[in-house]
Amino acid sequence: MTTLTLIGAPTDVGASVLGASMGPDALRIAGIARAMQARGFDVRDQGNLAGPGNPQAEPASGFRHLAEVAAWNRAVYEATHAALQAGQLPLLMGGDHCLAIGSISAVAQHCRARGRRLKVLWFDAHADANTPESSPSGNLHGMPVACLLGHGPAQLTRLAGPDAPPALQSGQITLIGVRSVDATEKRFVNEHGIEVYDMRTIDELGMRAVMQAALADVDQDTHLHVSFDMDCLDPSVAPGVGTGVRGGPTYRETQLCMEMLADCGALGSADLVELNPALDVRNQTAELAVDLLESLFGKSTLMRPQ
Ligand code: HAR
Ligand code: MN
Ligand code: MN
Ligand code: MN
Repeated sequence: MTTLTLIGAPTDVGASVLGASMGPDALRIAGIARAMQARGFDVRDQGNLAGPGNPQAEPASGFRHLAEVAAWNRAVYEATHAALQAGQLPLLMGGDHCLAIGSISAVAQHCRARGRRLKVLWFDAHADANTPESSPSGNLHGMPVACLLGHGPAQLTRLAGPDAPPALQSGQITLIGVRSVDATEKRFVNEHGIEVYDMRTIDELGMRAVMQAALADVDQDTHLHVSFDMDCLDPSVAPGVGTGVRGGPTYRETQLCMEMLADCGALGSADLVELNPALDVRNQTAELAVDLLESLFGKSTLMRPQ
């Protein structure tokens, strides 16, 4: 039986809006542990990691809260790496999306040491590909993709050690659901040749074809990491997020994504981030997140031929 480790990271130090710090408890209240047990996992809720509070400071040299973001990511890195080394499947409960720097750096280090191929699917309304030079806000939840590709401050790009290479090469990450991209991010994404399925592509091709394309290079030897920003969904179905953008995938389209991810059989780790209970309505976005995670971990309506 696989052990699924829940790692809570209750912070919003990387975000523009306060409240994502309550995400882990909202997921617990929505029954995440029970739901994952019902999927056949031995579930271990590690509780919440500890880290600095949110100083609500102005940007300094292009960043807001760099020291705090680095401290949280260090803690996430260590917890994720320990879970992987113990043969467990880590599920990071955020917290804002800056935390994916820590989780994915740990997954990358783990895969590198074992010669395993890593592929990351990044579900988001945003490209999260700003650098400190380009960021309009200084908010680090807008920069994790760039940091993972080696563009950012050393505290965040070298979590695996001073001589470690960037966590990812650009061919290892695919962005899905994107519809809010800064001009500077467009340039970054183009220059690095990052695969992006934006909302227009999803409209034109349909979610099934997009997911088939995104998963085309994923096989049984691949470690698949899903980094799921709740603002990927349309805000009409997921109101509990800090930076919602209209025009996202529907409930059904997102369920299809999750079911196709489950079918591929390669999932090795995941992040569920940017859930903001302070902006939610009766915890419905947390309940939606648990519902989607059930599908991600293999719940299906009928028995399906493999
Ligand atoms: N691109 C904008 C910035 O860098 C907004 C980023 C908002 N990011 C998230 N994460 N909510 O996906 O400030
Ligand atoms: Mn994001
Ligand atoms: Mn986002
Ligand atoms: Mn580069």
